[in-house]
Amino acid sequence: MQHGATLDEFLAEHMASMPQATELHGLLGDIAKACIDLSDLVRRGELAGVLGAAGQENVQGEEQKKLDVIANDVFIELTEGTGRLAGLASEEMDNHYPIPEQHKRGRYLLTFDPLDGSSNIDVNGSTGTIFSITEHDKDDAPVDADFLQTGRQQVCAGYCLYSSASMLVLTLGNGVAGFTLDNKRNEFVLTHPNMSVPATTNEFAINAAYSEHWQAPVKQYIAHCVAGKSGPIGKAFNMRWAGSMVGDIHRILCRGGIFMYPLDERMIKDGKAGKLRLLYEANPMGMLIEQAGGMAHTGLEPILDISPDNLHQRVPVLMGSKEEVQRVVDYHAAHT
Ligand code: AHM
Ligand code: MG
Repeated sequence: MQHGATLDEFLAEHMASMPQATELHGLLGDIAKACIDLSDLVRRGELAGVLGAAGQENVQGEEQKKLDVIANDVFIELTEGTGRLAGLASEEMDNHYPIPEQHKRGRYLLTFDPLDGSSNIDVNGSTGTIFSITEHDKDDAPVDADFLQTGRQQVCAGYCLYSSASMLVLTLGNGVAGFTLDNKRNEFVLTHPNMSVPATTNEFAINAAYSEHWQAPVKQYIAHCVAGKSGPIGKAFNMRWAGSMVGDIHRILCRGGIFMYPLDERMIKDGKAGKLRLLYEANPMGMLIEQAGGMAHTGLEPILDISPDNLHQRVPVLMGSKEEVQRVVDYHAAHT
């Protein structure tokens, strides 16, 4: 497909042979519209009165920002009445959101992180929306358990990055395509047709402030990275940490790298299995990374193979360039 095609033209061409293409095409159009509205709000920032705390916590005990709540509402508003969704679930809602009775229910489930990296909002850093689409193949309205599908069952996954440019990055299970928002036309335009993650890299992303809590394989891997050319890996590394998974994964889809949010001792003490959530962070990003030729793992198993048991389940995350992710997985194997 040509550089410069609109998202709509791209979807029409790429979905021609897919079953239920019209419904999914429509749903992706609704998601794109919500992302354009959010991009506008993020960009206007203080002028739109959307910065700061919402004064409440989400189900995970995290302080919600005004924009977390607004982003969640924008998505519900633009999708609940379209007849394309059977239900929605997000980071900001304890349980799934059922489609109100007066609306027709569709066949898809939308699971999303409305505004990821929200600690970056007030400092004008990069943020994003992450989304995952699965099917609901029952006639009955979905219950929370219907959302607990593996990453391999995703029909489509993507994110919208709100940064110096806003970009929608998407996989329909056949590669990864990136679209830049043309603000003059209010339209996403294909600018990155075949995004792929180089197999090798010398760039890692991890919050090094937590190093005292890391487990042995991660401690060893990062020590080997910073040992540089004369160390066991024999390469000089660079480090980046955006504070927003969307920003970090976008960089990796553009030029390679390894992103890590591992399980650490502090989390184990608190009874947590990681920080990032499987259904609306790790799975959609994992599908994008695998579709772009990279690898997405917990250290013990591929992320996309995990059978979820909870809407807000957390997992350790290692993803990006194959050679480095495999190296960290090998370090885990050597420590068991
Ligand atoms: P959020 O969904 O509450 O914004 O949390 C997820 C974010 C990721 O975007 C990012 O990689 C990570 O949390 C940053 O965590 P930390 O502040 O511990 O570095
Ligand atoms: Mg998040």
